[in-house]
Amino acid sequence: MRPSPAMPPDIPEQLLCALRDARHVIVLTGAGVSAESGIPTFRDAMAGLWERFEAENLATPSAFRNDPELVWGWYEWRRMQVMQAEPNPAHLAIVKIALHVPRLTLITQNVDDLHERAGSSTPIHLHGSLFHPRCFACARPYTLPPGTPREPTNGRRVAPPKCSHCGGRVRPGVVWFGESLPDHAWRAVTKALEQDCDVLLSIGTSSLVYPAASIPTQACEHGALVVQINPAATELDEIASFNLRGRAGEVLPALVQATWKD
Ligand code: BV8
Ligand code: ZN
Repeated sequence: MRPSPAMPPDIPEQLLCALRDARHVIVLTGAGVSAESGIPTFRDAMAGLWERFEAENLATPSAFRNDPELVWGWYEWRRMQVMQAEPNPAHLAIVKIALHVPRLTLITQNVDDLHERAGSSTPIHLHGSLFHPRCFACARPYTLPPGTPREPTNGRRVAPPKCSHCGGRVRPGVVWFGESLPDHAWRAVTKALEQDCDVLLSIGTSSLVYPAASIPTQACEHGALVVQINPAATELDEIASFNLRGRAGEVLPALVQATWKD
């Protein structure tokens, strides 16, 4: 084992060695990794018109059927926030980790594009994306107009566009509760888990949503060292070998610095 450079506080030597020797690292991110870009996390208090709703109740097909303008307005507001935001040091540190390990698989529950804009090439989007809407009726992809959506005004309701092919309503390209995850995404996750994952970093997720929340447990069963980065305790605390309590934008750069002096 190589001698360890002076370590920043509370990053265990065993973890530094595991990362330095890792052949394959899986990174699983949730809304917390975008928090320091100013994007409210999924379970943050909802703002404005949506404050009387729980995100889980709006992120469903029935909510869209019942009130398409309320739901489309919520997603356009979130897309506006993402387009006005920048990747933060957490996103950038994940790009650096990929440069230091032979293989990194990035899996995200987020529907923003901040990993891509930070330089991560192929994140696996388990829950879809704000940037690839499609027709709710015929599923044809819909091309969003250029530019950033304006702050929704009239009560934050926005009428969803209509599909040019069938006239159906366009819906956000995300996976709602009760909908299956994209086959290709889940297949990629399963393949990554079966290919010698040495370390899994779970970053900024409450670990409440399945099947995404089962990934660290599966990695652990395949022999991976599970590390959690989160300022708060979550369901994952029991499984994780290391719980680095802190914000991703601070802990991840410190981890990269301590492990690879980068
Ligand atoms: C499905 C897109 C099959 C929309 C989202 C068991 C197996 C299978 C399904 C289920 C199951 N049990 C229950 C279910 C049903 C359901 C489910 O999991 N429900 C939960 C509520 C119990 N799952 C599904 O419906 C899934 N579908 O399984 O298909 C099927 C088909 C038909 C019928 C049945 C089953 C689909 C789930 C996908 C839902 N869509 N998003 C949108 O974004 O609007 S999920 C949503 O939650 C977001 O994508 C988000 O990413 C995800 C997880 O939330 P987090 O990312 O963790 O965000 P959160 O706010 O919760 O936490 C933020 C964390 O960050 C906190 O811990 C905080 O402390 C931390 N933090 C804050 N600041 C920082 C930080 N960390 C680091 N640094 C900081 N600075
Ligand atoms: Zn259509």
